[in-house]
Amino acid sequence: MKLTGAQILWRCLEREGVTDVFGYPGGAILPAYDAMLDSPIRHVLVRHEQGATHMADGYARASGRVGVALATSGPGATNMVTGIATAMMDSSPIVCITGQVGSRLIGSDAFQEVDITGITLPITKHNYLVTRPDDVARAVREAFLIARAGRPGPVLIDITKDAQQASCEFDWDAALPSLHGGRPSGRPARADFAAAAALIAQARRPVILAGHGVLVSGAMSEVAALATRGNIPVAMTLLGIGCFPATNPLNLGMMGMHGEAWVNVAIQEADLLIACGMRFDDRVTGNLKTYAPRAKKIHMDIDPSEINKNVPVDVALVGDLREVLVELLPILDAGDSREWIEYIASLKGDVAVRDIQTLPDDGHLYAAHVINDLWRATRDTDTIVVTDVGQHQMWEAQYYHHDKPYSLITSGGLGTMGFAVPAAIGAKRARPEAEVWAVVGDGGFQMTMCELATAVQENLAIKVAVINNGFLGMVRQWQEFFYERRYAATPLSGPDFVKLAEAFGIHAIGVSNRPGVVPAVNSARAHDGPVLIDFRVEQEDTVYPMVPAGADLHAMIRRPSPIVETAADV
Ligand SMILES: Cc1cc2nc3c(=O)[nH]c(=O)nc-3n(C[C@H](O)[C@H](O)[C@H](O)COP(=O)(O)OP(=O)(O)OC[C@H]3O[C@@H](n4cnc5c(N)ncnc54)[C@H](O)[C@@H]3O)c2cc1C
Ligand SMILES: Cc1ncc(C[n+]2csc(CCOP(=O)(O)OP(=O)(O)O)c2C)c(N)n1
Ligand SMILES: [Mg+2]
Repeated sequence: MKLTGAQILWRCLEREGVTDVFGYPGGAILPAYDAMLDSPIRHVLVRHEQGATHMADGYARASGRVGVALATSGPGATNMVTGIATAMMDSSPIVCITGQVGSRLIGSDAFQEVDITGITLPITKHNYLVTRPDDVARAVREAFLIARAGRPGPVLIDITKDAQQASCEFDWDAALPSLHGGRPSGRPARADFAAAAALIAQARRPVILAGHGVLVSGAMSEVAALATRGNIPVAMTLLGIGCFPATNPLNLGMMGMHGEAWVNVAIQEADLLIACGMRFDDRVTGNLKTYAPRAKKIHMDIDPSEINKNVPVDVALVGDLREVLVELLPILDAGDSREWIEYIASLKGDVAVRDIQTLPDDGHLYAAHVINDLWRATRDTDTIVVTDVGQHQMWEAQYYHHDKPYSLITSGGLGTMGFAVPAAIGAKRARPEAEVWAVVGDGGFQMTMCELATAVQENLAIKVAVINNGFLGMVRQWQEFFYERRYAATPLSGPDFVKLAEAFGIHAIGVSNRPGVVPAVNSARAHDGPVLIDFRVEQEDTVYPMVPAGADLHAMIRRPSPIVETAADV
């Protein structure tokens, strides 16, 4: 059967099981858009191509399926770069399709020509420049295989306009990829499993470090079995949150720069770290020279290049985490960690008095209160929280106690402001039955707020909680601690977010005090459509604890006690 390259593209996307794409048209991708009208795949028209990539990313993280974004050549393609890098850093499987100028024009500085395969080479798992219709099917099939296989990530397919327009025989079967898809060859040796089991049996002060790989692998019950069998406490990375229930007594919470003090102290005093699908990011380890000095280390990860990259380990088990744990669990003998668990519990003791949640309402509205109240209101429902980047992101990690996997979506590795609103739209598209909240700072919101129009046009009932502190808060916090409170370019004005949302046709509420939080959240939940709440919170509030960048993990700046949180109180 003869089809155009553009028609082949849609037939292949359909065969790959794609139901939704996020995109924005333009000249070089017009043939593909024209052919789209004959496809059952639904298209979401975004307002900026960065939004399309974050939507595809949010879609992927919420559903486990590959997210797809579409753009034209030149500026359309370059607008995707931030979203592609975001997906790359956090191992999120997306396929981005861009139009390219005609193959005979390549290299001539043609209108809207940009070398997008060159630009995205370091931020994709792989990319393709397709110049003939005959190569479209293979490129699409390989792209989907590569995006989801092994350690997931983004793949880009750049298709010239003439390759979209010309026709050829469409043969799906002949385009079968011959790649292995990035899985590590072979399994860990029997001796390595035995060595890991021996370390676990000997340990008296073990900690499991559970990362994003637990969620990617779907190894939640195996990690829980490891923890329960060995009575081993579990600390999570930011991207691992939700992989082990917050309510499980063995859950310690988040590790690292803004992890709770007892978590980081436990890691520093541990005699064994069992790293499960996490990559020892510098936000997690602090100073590598003094990181967990007395601990033996076991690292289970699918990507061999992560082993010994930042932290030298004693035993490495390379492979899919779930498969590795299924093999390890039957040969495990638990060590005795009772004293250790009691010791960690005692570390938690002095934290409660410092915690803002335990203080009476002093008339100020704190972001931590907003997040905690949001958690109380939504904890029993199928809720996904998508955060932006900054102080609100850290408070979310600390005060929204995630019990369910895949219930937090956030940009960790690249830390991309502007991620939350579009990623929430993508998550809602992927999981329409879930309640989806975007928790976003007033700075990041202003970067991609145009996507509210997308939510309205597509009638996607996301709930947006703007944590409005009038500052680029996280940067202001660094200036407070490390630059003598010289607030260069961090005070931030914005529009009246309530009026702005109303102008988009979105129901909106403003909240300035704590008693207003729960009614506003309930009203947002009851409303059948997108809602925005403008939470006007304390301006100069601080995320505690904090490990200064590069400092020893135990050298945290702790919460003051009694708590001093407001500029007015100082
Ligand atoms: C403002 C800000 C502050 C931050 N503060 C903190 C903080 O305090 N604490 C913190 O933890 N993070 C923090 N982060 C996030 C941090 O930068 C990293 O993004 C995060 O720590 C990475 O977590 P991860 O290693 O679990 O996930 P990823 O970076 O996604 O790595 C996943 C790992 O799992 C592996 N993997 C993938 N699939 C599989 C599989 N099937 N089987 C086995 N392994 C697999 C991958 O190879 C990779 O090594 C912060 C980010 C920002 C923006
Ligand atoms: C695209 C981008 N630019 C700059 C930064 C650096 N940065 C990190 S956090 C932050 C402040 C975020 O401010 P806001 O969105 O208001 O959130 P808050 O910290 O106040 O909660 C900035 C500027 C970034 N992470 N991403
Ligand atoms: Mg702010």
